[in-house]
Amino acid sequence: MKPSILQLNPILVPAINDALGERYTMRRLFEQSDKDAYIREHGESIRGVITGGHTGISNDLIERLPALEVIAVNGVGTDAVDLNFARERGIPVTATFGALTEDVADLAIGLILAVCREICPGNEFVKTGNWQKNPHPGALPLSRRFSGKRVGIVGMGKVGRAIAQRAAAFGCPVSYTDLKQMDDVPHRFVGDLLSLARGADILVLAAAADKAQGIIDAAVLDALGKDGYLINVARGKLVVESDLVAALAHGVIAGAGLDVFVDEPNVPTALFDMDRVVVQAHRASATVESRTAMGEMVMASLAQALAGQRPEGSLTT
Ligand code: 8YV
Repeated sequence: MKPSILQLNPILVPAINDALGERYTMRRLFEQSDKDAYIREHGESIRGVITGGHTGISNDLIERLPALEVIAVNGVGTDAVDLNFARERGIPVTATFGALTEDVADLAIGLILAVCREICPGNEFVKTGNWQKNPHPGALPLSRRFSGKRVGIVGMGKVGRAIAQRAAAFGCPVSYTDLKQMDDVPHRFVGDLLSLARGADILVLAAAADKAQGIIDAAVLDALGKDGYLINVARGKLVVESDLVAALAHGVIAGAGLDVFVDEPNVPTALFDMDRVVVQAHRASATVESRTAMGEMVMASLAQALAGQRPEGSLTT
């Protein structure tokens, strides 16, 4: 009999879904209208869980899966899994570290260019026929240069480093903050977030959100200042979203590029009318390349755990 795996989020790569289906009985919780009844029916047989970084798994659900041998996070953020709870129960939790680094960093740079160069309003201006109606070169305001701007990065993990590398290629001086200075990072370490924001034109969030909820508040945005941009490719909950909306509305900062939000898919609608805000639907890792590599790592974690081995990179065992 094939082992049963509970899947909490869709996987968008057909080859990964096919391979999972060949090896396992896939129980797709996200497709069920009565999730509670589904767990009552299948919970006891579940040996592995696949979930998304943003979705994680509740302790309550873990407790309802008595045969659980592994939680494979199809992402790098583990903030939505209680790692201590899993550790106490001896359940390995894995994530797809390294599989999505380049794409998340690429999107961070894409968002910076989009907000600084006002690419989205320009796109709309042409496609709606407004350029023809108003061909005056001053119909759109001048935008801002990215090259050479001071970039401050919050979180110098794999993604932070990849963003730093790209920003450096644009001639940007890079500073960063993290829990501690890193010996193998050539960029300037700034111990406190307010100073980092004060010395940056562009503040990029690439931090894990486990212990950093609400660190970007009105004071940090004030320090970033009226010519500063905020870019978030990490987690919405790093930011006090109401403070961000107010800062954008009142010109406290110049603009923002946001891939993540506090209560996805609900995005503060006040952002929709703001030309200097570019939003994405949590898509930084949504490339064929990243999602394939992530799916392969998830499959490896399941295979190792169900063969009685410690899955490579387990965070809890
Ligand atoms: C994914 C993420 O969108 O890596 C993460 O933590 O949030 C994203 O890359 C998500 O995990 C897809 O399942």
